[in-house]
Amino acid sequence: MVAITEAVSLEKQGEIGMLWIDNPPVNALGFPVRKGMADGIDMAMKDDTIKALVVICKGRTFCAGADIREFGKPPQAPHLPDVLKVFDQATKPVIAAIHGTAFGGGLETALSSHYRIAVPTAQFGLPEVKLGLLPGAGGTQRLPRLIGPEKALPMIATGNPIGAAQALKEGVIDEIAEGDLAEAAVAFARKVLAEKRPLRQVSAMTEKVEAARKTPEIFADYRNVLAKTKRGFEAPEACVKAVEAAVNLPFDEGMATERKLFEGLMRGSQSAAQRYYFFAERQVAKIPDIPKDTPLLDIKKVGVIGAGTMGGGITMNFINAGIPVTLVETKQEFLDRGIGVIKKNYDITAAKGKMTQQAVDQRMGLITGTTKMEDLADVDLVIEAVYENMDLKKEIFKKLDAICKKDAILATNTSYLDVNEIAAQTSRPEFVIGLHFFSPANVMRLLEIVRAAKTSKTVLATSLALGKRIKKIAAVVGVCYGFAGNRMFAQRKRECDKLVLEGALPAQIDKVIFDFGFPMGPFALYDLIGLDLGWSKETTTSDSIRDLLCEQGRFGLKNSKGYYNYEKGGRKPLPAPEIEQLIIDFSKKKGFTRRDISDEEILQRCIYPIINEGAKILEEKIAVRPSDLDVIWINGYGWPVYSGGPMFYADLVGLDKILAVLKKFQAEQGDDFKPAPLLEKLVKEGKNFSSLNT
Ligand code: 3H9
Repeated sequence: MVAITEAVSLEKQGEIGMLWIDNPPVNALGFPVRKGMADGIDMAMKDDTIKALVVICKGRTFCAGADIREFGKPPQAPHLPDVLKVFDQATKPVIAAIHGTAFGGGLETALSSHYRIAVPTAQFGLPEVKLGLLPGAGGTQRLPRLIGPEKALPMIATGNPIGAAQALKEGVIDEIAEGDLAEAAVAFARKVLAEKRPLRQVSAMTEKVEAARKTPEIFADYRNVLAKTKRGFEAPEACVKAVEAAVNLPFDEGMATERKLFEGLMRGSQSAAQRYYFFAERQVAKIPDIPKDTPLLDIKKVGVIGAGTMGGGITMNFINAGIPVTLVETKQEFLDRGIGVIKKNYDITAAKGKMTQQAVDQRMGLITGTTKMEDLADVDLVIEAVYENMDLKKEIFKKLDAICKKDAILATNTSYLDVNEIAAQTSRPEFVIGLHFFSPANVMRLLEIVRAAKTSKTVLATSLALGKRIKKIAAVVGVCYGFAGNRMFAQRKRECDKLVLEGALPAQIDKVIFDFGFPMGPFALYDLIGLDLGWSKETTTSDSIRDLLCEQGRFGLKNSKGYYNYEKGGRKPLPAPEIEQLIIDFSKKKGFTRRDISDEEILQRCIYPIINEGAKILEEKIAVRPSDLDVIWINGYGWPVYSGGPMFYADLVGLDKILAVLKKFQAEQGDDFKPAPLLEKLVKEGKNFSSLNT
């Protein structure tokens, strides 16, 4: 074995050279790997005793792509496309032996080899688009040549991977290796030599791209798909352009087009945001005072109190992960209804062919319904998901303290209330925590973990691990009204409600927010959630537009009328002139002289106070770091990942500009816009929020 660089070495097994890559944790193609690959292949080609070369990785995976940490810094030669050109043009067979994930530059390395062999569990993907990029080392030119543009397009433009069986079927790989990969790869290489197989250069394949020239409509069709699924994203369109180049241009020209498109995306803010988010999502799980080896509690069985929308959704998370749930309701009929809704959700999934009946039955079999709190005596974690009423929650926690095992975690799903106050009802506040799921809880990826004053490190670490087990993205926050997400969200809500009184109409505000990249505008969202949530006939005051709408029996999407009108059963908001008039009349009655409000003002008034509140949250140490707030907004509130979340977006706009605009609004409108001291401090020091990310 000869070490070529610290990450690459060359070994000989008879006439087969083995180029080993060893760059933990994921064999990313950083400088030492690229240099080692370039020098290693040169060495192997010059060594007459080597007849074929296997490229193979140590550790948990084949190369998972370029080293994302190098992006944005001056590139260091040798560059990956140049290294891979040498692979492609090697004079002896090069065979990629793949396990784990051949992703991005990793798959491009495999595609530049002459043959590919993989273990049955291997995965293949070009996820660059998820980083706001496109495959920049020949992936957009080689994959269409190998498997045809129709199959290559979705892989490149969605970034979703395929497994080994599909890869074999589609011709991405040549063989699946049973047993030891290195041995199988050596045997495969010997077979290639014995059978005198050609050097299969993917770059020289033309059949599939030539055939596709006759069906140019595949690109228009795919663009239509993207318009619906990837609104606002720049990279998917660039991916399509690159594949079009693969079809219409000679290989070298296609490579030049790919490079140009790649570099354009790399310079743009969308890719910067998406790359930032990649690391933010991994960083959020790291809590400075919680070491990796913090002892964990074993969560084998969970209790959920409340079988309503939230409780039902929460239950689904656990049974999906194979964890049995005891579901508690006050009355049998509520229980039956709640369990019925869960079953219906699964039945719908099964009817779409996304789940087998057996899987539905198996999940439903993990629910034990009961009307007795005492049945929670054997669970390891209880999540209370009843409605927001402090007295009720206190009573429940007192009971739980008496019923549950001494080391059971007692969690509340409250969205706003003081978890310290709830914890104080128990004799074990160190076992009390907030687990704030977002609705619909079985769909939304965000979980806010609310760390109360006395929550133990073990309980926090266990909750983080559990979040991962049920496939949530968990962000740790502290106790305050609304925690991080809802506290910031309240800023936008307040401004939207003010803006309609001052002169804007829901449709204008919704368009601004939708065009910014949110899945829907605030008023369409209110309609979706239901305007009557928390409203009652008995207590209505006719003193808000919401009250007036509810008094008219307009509850939102559920009865096809709210801020907007809806066709029966339809979901598309349609204009409601009668409501626009109601808003105008109400604002005049309230003494407002309505004015034209620009889209720019709407955007700034909806977004900048969110950022300002984020700064206050950071100051108060309610959140660990700015990027955690971005993770919360992207996963819980639909902030478009291509602008990175509110705190990253603030850095993009410039904190000095945000501060100046907040001050202007403060002068005009009062202290709703009072800048957070942290924002003032950062501007004074010439720093940004990213400087606080640890
Ligand atoms: C590309 O290839 C461009 C080319 O087309 C053109 C070039 C010219 N770089 O996710 P995990 C770190 S673009 C640097 O927790 P898992 C990660 O941050 C790239 N670091 O593990 C984490 O660090 P830490 C295209 C990377 O088992 C640690 O590794 N490829 C990279 O859940 C473990 O990661 C991709 O986009 C990287 N490329 O999942 C693939 N990848 O421990 C991105 C990971 O300090 N990677 N790290 O927090 C993944 O999808 C997942 O990491 C993977 C493993 C599925 C591989």
